[in-house]
Amino acid sequence: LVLEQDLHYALDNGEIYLEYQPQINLRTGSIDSVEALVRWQHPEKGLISPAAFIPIAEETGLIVPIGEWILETACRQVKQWHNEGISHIGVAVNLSTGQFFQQNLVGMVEDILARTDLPPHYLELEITESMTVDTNHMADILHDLKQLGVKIAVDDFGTGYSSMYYLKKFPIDCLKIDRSFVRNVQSDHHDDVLISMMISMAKHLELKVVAEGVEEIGQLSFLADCDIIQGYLFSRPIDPEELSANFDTIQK
Ligand code: G
Ligand code: G
Ligand code: MN
Ligand code: NA
Repeated sequence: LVLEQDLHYALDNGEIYLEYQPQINLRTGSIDSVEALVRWQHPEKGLISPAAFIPIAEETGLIVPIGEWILETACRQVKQWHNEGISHIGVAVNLSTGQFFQQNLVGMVEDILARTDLPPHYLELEITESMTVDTNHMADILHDLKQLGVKIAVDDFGTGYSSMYYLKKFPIDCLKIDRSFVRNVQSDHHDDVLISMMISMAKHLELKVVAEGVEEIGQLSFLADCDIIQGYLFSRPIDPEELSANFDTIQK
């Protein structure tokens, strides 16, 4: 309850910020894009994980202003990188359930793209299979978002109850293999097979495929057919300044 009250002031107090985790193109070795990940630096309680405060934001409706701030901040940052000469980088932003119930999600995204002057194809919106949104409603909104020219990714792919249905029903561009499959890929043959099948399916559907949570170099040989690798092996989520400073070292 205290946390809930504090969250009301967190944006205005400048306690909310974004980190960015590089997404490495496996073929070129370069940073194709980044995933924006929100953080809350609480003045007394310290750093609070989005896993803890996004649910509170959902319950209180604060997800609407916080979600808008996240999207605008991420788009503005990427536009700034473009202006600094890092010209082909894209950004992935996580959406949450409450945003599909807000007044005008599509209009908000359109306005933010206009305000930040970011070409829409540089923005990818991530949805998950655990979202509790009516699938017809979600399909309508996702089709409208696609009309704007933004990309749609399924995050945590394979962990929900409706993985295949999402691919059938929604206009998906990208599949992000959940890190629970990646973790033991070297030791668990089941995970190896499941990942191979997910990659194969993605290829047949002409989807971009991202492997999440890659921590060890030995995992890469099982992920050779993925397009994009994201994980601590290349970089943790970092501040934009740190990313700017280390851009050339992270990619190789
Ligand atoms: O980055 P980290 O591992 O701390 O994220 C924990 C969880 O919070 C993940 O499930 C991630 O998807 C989610 N998360 C991180 N940033 C955002 C965000 O900007 N919006 C939403 N809705 N979820 C986020
Ligand atoms: O649910 P989502 O995929 O959006 O969550 C991304 C979360 O995964 C972020 O909070 C990020 O900090 C975390 N993450 C990113 N790379 C790795 C990794 O290599 N290992 C682990 N354990 N977590 C990671
Ligand atoms: Mn994500
Ligand atoms: Na994920």
